[in-house]
Amino acid sequence: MFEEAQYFAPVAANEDGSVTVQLAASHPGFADPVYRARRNAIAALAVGHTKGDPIPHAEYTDEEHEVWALVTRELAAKHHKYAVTEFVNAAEELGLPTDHIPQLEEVSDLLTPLTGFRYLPAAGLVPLREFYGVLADGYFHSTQYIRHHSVPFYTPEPDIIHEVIGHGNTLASRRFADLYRVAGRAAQHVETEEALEFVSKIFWFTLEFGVMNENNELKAYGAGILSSYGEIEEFRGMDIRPLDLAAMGATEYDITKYQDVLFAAASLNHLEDVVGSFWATCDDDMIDKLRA
Ligand code: TIH
Ligand code: FE2
Repeated sequence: MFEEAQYFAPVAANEDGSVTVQLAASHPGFADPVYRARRNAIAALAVGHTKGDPIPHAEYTDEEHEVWALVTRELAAKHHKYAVTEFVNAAEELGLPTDHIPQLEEVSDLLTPLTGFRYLPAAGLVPLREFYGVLADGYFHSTQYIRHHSVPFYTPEPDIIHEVIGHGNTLASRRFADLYRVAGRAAQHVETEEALEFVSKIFWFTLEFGVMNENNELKAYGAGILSSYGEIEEFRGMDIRPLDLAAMGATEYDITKYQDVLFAAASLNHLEDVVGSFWATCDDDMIDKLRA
């Protein structure tokens, strides 16, 4: 029903207690038995986890740690060039490791003192109401697997690099964390599936793929741009439109490719005024009018 659903590989629980992740034939790891076994083992950790329990420890291979180190190195330089200052400062405060994949529990321990956010493990797609709703309470659902080593610069499938380097660094900013919280409040508050989908579209075009003006330069603050060292080089050449709630709600997107339509805020204040205020106050009636 929702576009996001396609890009989480289905996770099947087997009778013997093991878990099988169904990768599409087009997935770069499809023909790699070692990668497939890793995906199954990592997904099994999240299946059966309940909120409040410690996040299960994922044992990563050297090759997986190397993917993290490579992407971190590539992105660090590009963040200085293309990311909003608020993100760069927050990333510095959070201080994620650069040479190995952190455990989600460690990321939570770094994040909680800054903005109160904690991670929850996800095996695959989390229903929209749950995924967005818990943001209001300071929880962020995250996958634990990492992208295939053959395509480190981009993945259509949210992985731990996207969740932690993209979203985690953003969640270390008090101002962005507040925006995530009000998005969660909106998701908890609206009643219809259509209204929930509208809230999630606004999230997509802002906290996932948003850009904004900063000192007359276009900078990225969306986690999906900030976690891909391929896409981050391309966003300035895309179709950049003014921030507009109705337009974002009516625009279709394809999660498998670099986003070709982006919405630019004039500043972080502007984003907070338009999108933060919307999420903080929206209800089904308001959304019906914006969808008309
Ligand atoms: N495309 C992002 C990346 O390569 O890091 C991951 C995703 C962002 C949004 C959905 S998937
Ligand atoms: Fe994301």
